Amino acid sequence: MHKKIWVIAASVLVVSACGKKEAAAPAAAPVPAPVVAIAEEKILNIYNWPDYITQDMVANFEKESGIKVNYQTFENNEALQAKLVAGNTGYDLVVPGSVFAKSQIDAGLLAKLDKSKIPNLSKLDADIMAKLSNVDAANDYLVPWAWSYTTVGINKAKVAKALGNTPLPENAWDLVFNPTYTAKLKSCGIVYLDSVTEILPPAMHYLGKNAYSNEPADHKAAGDMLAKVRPHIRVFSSTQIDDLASGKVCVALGWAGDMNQAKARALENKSGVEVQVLLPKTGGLIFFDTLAIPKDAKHPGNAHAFIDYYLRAEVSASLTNELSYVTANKASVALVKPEMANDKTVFLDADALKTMVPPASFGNAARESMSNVFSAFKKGG
Ligand code: N2P
Repeated sequence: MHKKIWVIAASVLVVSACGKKEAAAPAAAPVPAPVVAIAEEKILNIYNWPDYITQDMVANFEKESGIKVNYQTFENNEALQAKLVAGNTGYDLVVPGSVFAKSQIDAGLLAKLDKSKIPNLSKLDADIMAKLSNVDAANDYLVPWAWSYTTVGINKAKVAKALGNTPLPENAWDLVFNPTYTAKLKSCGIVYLDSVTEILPPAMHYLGKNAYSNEPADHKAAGDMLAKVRPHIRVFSSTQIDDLASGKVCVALGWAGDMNQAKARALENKSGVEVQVLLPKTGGLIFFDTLAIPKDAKHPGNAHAFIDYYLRAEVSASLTNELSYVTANKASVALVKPEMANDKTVFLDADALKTMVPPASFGNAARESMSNVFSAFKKGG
């Protein structure tokens, strides 16, 4: 049982009789300090991405702790950012991408963790924590949730049919950014993630620019390129699993973890759809999502309890085993199923890792410039 009492108000009334010799009143019995202690309600409000937690994870935590979890989802970093900036989110635990987390820490939107309440922090991979210190210098605010990469996924049969005599390109990014390919794939459906900070970075990377460029000229170049494929994009969505698994779309610019979930779902449903996660020759874009407690969270004690629970080896391993996302929990590696551990689209090998673009952050001005480009692109359909 996690029994956490958070003292939210404490006042001590000290009646002092110093200096008043004449007031020789009989010694009063010591008055205990009236500490007003309010137990944290047994509630935890979590705000996470869709398809990013297992059923059991929440159910087991609730059972064990007696804490009721309210779980809501957001589809992109922009949505979470807007809530945090507006304040009073009502959330106790949120999952920002590292690309946004730095500015959230700098803006004072997140609470410092009480590491003494998270003994399982010791299970985290020290190398990953060192990398995360680019965003969170002393690892004071963020606990890794999971990572994967943005890439291209396909419905093998539909893409082969739509491309006809044209073979798959050497660089998988061509399937979503090169009009020669997108024009052919339009008929079976191309889906893009619905977020500026998910689309402009791979577009800039495809153009040979810094994926995390803050330069408006680079954003514009990406916009010009994207305008050419706009008529070929069927839908913008950050919940692509069913679309891919059911065969509603044939190509996705999305997250490898979700594509692998689509692959598994299609197999489960025996739909005959074969989803393939591609590793672009020039590399995908690694992303890294983190657990954080909003500054004004009402149930920080419960949030700490959940973080510590999540960092148990078996709990972290279940996220990988069921959802194809890799965690930073070193202790969980031994519990990952061999078919997952051997899947090179889940656990990237050294060669693939070399090609991958590591995450970075954007400045506020860049975000605005990019978001203008992205809205113009979307409208341009
Ligand atoms: C959603 C996974 C979110 C990853 N299934 C993107 N940060």
